[in-house]
Amino acid sequence: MSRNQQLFEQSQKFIPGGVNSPVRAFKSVGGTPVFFRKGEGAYVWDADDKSYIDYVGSWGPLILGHAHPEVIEAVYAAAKNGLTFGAPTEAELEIAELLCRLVPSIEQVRLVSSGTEAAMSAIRLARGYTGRNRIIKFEGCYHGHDDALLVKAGSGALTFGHPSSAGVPAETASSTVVLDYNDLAGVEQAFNQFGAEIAAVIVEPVAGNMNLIAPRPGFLPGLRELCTRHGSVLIFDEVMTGFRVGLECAQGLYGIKPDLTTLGKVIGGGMPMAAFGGRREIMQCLAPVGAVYQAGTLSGNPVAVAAGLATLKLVQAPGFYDRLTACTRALTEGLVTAARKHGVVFCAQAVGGMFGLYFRETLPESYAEAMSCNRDAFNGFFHAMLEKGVYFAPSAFEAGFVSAAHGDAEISKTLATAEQIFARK
Ligand code: KE4
Repeated sequence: MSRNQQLFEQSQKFIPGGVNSPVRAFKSVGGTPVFFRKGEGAYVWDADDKSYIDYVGSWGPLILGHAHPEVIEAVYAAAKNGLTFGAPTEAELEIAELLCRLVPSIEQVRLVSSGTEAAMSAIRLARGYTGRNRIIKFEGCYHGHDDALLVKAGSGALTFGHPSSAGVPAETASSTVVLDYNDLAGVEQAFNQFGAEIAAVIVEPVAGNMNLIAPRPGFLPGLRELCTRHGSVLIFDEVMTGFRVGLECAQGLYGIKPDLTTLGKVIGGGMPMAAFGGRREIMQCLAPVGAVYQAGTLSGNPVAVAAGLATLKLVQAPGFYDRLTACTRALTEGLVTAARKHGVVFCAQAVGGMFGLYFRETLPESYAEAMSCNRDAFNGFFHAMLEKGVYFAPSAFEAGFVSAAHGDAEISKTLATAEQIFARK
């Protein structure tokens, strides 16, 4: 029995499913999850000391790769001065000013400890600011596990949402309308029906939780126009896309100014940190200034902020995102070429430093199309690549990530390995 198997067997005795987050359990791809003990640059090592080229990067935070020396040094220097104070620190002011400078729509920002907390707080803030309750989200978009967002579409497109998880009260879910991503007509219909009741629309500007789905031209501008017209808050959930698809995030890439933005992953540099921010008028509704309560013992934690500041400093290097995007495209285009050469039905796309791999003819543009990907083909590919030391996300319905530490050597090895596997088909 491998060390991974031993650890997984033992972990299941003390941790539900043996993991602290469900996607890590390999339920979607089958087999034994990999327990990692070390990461460096583009590589990780598992409990059996096997190395992998890592295209998960902890689900997005590690845009610089694992254990970047300048990030580690910043964490170490901060930690030596104390791990937490539960009081304001200068570093929190520094990162707040930086986020307000870098993200076009953010005039004020509040730091929290996870993307879930950021999305949950943004929804409460939008409800408090508008005095309305109903929210719109999109099938296949994931915004963390707040009750109001663990909701699936009702029977009819415009009926009330139903819980997508046990433990979510039906009355909570009923305030959430779940629509189809990229279906602007459906959103218009919902606003025609509920307009004056809609507190917010929350959307991943590039969806990364149903594999990668890019916004159709007109979709994001349409959401902006509808929210403006009806006085609803447009929330861009950029926990994944923030500083992943460009220095100005997805909102800069697509030229849209949301009213609120959630951030996470990259801004914490691998440490537990997230944020939500936006128009001053809305943010001023937050306690202690306004009536919307939100708090956190470790919010703005100095060690996490240090990792975030070090990361955000390095991503501002001239050409950083050009290089990252070029490397990601080299991966996706190379995989498509290798698949086509061996008659494998496969396509792929990159947006900045994130990518989608699809075992289907054409790029999916909706949740239904994403779900139509050949899951067995993906799972076979996943395990064959894993065996050869290449670690993709353990689910056909997740996006992948490239870091600045990935270079020609890693891309070439990945493509050569993939070609061997495609040739077997
Ligand atoms: P966290 O609470 O996991 O920090 O963030 C929730 C979240 C919010 N918004 C978006 C767009 C997200 O992608 C996420 C979390 N992403 C998943 C990956 N699909 C995290 C991995 C996991 O759940 O273990």
